[in-house]
Amino acid sequence: MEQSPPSTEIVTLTSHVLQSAQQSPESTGDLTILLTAVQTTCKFIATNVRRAGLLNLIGVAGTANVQGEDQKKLDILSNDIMVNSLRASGKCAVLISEEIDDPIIIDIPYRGKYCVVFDPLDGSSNIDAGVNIGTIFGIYKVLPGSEGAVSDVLRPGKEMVAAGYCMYGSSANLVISTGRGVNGYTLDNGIGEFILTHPNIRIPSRGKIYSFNEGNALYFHEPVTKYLDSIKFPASGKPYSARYIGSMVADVHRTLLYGGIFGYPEDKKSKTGKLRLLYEGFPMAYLIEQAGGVATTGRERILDIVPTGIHQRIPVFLGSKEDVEDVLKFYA
Ligand code: AHM
Ligand code: MG
Repeated sequence: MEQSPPSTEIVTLTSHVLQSAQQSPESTGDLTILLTAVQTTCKFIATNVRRAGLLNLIGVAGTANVQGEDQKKLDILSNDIMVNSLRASGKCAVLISEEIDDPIIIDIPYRGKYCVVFDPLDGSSNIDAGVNIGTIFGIYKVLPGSEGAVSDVLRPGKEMVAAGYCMYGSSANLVISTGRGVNGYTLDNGIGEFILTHPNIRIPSRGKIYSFNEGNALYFHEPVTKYLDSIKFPASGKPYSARYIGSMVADVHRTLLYGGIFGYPEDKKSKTGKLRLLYEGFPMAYLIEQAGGVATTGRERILDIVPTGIHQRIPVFLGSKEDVEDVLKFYA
């Protein structure tokens, strides 16, 4: 059988970001460089995640790696890679990481004009079982006149200039928005590039899947309990299917592609919810809205919230427009 030659018309993340930067006259190329640092980090983490099982076994055996260093836990390693690579990009002023209590203010001469908030490896309870995990990030530009301070990130998520996540699963999937829709890229390990595989992702207006940790049902407040009953015991039609991985990146990725609803509400035990506003809630809400969906706490739009602390938690409902609007009816 005759084989056709491989296509050379692939679009890589780098060329795609460059292309869209060229279309905006005020672009300086700084965000493009910053996103290059982010994607390099994701490739690095993807490689380490793939070797995690093996590294852990080596760790258990009590041996160090070839350089003679102790094995670091994967989430700490991911954090270090991310911080170093963002600092080295020369484009950042402030970094906020889930792994670090205080903000990092980048020293001159490495300081740039962007602030990155991130969870280097989210869903870490899934690591040892080899279940999907991911990196989540959001990017702000420093306020006019600012040299870089925590006030540059204590701002509503709607002011972010970009947000995204990379999911480490059977392949590494990087999903990004720079405020003009959402695009998904898949890492081709052969050439080491993220390839545009999911252009212009649009979330279906209604789905058939709900994604909540119902192990917390005992503690749920009435609106949540009633909403869940309404989709499990509908007056007509078929009940929703349940899917819950316990990795926000994986649960949101599926929700973006298939539609439906993901929720981590506040409850009688977790009074303000579990997920972090700055580097979990905001980036995911940004992507969902850019894809045509809705993201709310039940009382307000997530992207409108003004953060009061860098590690603040919030309740989250996000997904298909009609599904999230159904939850809101129970809060009304
Ligand atoms: P982590 O940042 O400590 O990994 O926790 C965040 C994770 C999310 O990925 C996920 O949506 C949620 O916690 C799952 O929580 P639970 O195990 O309570 O269902
Ligand atoms: Mg997290």
